[in-house]
Amino acid sequence: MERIYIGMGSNLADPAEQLRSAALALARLPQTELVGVSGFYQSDSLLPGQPRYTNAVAALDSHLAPLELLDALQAIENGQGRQRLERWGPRTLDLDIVLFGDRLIDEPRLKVPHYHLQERAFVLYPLAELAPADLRLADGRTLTELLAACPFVGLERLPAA
Ligand code: ROI
Repeated sequence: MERIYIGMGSNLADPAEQLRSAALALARLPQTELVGVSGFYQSDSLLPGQPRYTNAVAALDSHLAPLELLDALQAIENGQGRQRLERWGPRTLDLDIVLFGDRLIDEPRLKVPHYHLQERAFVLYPLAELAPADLRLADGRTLTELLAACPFVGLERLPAA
């Protein structure tokens, strides 16, 4: 079994509700336990001209293999009305495998750790609510070090609903 962190994001169709539904769907995955969900954070889109995003991180313990989990996450995205019109377009739900135990995965469909983890405050700060501060990435850096290099700028933590 592995501890897995999932980045969740939405900027369409009531984003906070999308993330709550996604968490329920994660809790129903086979061979998987939902261990926790972070608070919700709002921030501007990294690309101009899109609505603001709401992001959170979920922690799972799962026996699923990485690509099995990826398929399951894509099924949840599709079930919540995700339309893949343009690569970086607005979306009702985005579920990314951020960390999968301490594995390094480099497959055409899946790169873990997630490429942009270290520069994305909207992933690092919710992750820090769930993960130990001494969590270490494959390159040796700890979560504390990543946070220190990524200021809490432009993020707004939403009050718990
Ligand atoms: N911007 C924010 N704030 N949150 C996201 O999840 C997000 N996802 C994206 C792009 C369009 C890059 N911008 C984002 O895919």
